[in-house]
Amino acid sequence: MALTLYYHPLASFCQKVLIALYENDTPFAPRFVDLGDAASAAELKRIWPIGKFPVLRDGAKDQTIPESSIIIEYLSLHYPGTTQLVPTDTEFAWQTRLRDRFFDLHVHEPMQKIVGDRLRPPGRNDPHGVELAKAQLQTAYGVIDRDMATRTWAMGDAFTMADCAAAPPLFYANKVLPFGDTHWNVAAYFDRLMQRPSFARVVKEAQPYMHLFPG
Ligand SMILES: N[C@@H](CCC(=O)N[C@@H](CS)C(=O)NCC(=O)O)C(=O)O
Repeated sequence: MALTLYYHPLASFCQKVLIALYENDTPFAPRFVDLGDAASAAELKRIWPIGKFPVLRDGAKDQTIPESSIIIEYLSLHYPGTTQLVPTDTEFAWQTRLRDRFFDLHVHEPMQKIVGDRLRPPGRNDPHGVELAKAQLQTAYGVIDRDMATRTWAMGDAFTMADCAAAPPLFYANKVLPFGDTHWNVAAYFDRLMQRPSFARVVKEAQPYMHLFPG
């Protein structure tokens, strides 16, 4: 099999890429990474010294691709399917990339900050950073709520990379800073994401590890 994905089912950036792969039934060999296991972490660092995942390895083209958005771009270019995750229309494409960046930078990162703080050793917490991250998330919820008042998916009618970017961080952000009572359009969008078969599969596959989620 040409493609190997280094990932963990609970890791939100890995889930973003899994959605893309499942959307198009793209065949790949799953390579489970346990960062708590020295040998597994070392194996990841051998192909990507930065040690973050997901990482895609394409044996057929002898390419190693880190970074979730770049992996989805790569899949769209070399292994396209029926769901066109990165539009070919250049106007639509830059807007998709903008929304992908929005979800990574303004939802995913603050969510990771809040969750990561819960995993810190006692006495090493950063309450001020967490407070700022929560304020960032609230602002982002407001932007999404306004956008999703008139849309089915992040880009309108078509499911794209922007929705792959949105689903996992919204899933975890809703646990640490719920949006259901305050941002109804975000909640309705999130319900649609949860029902999308690709993301429903990702959530199901993460369930056995959900006890590891702090809080
Ligand atoms: N910008 C990267 C972020 C990847 C990332 O933060 N991955 C997390 C898992 S969701 C990770 O590797 N965490 C382990 C670490 O930071 O050591 C992407 O889009 O793939």
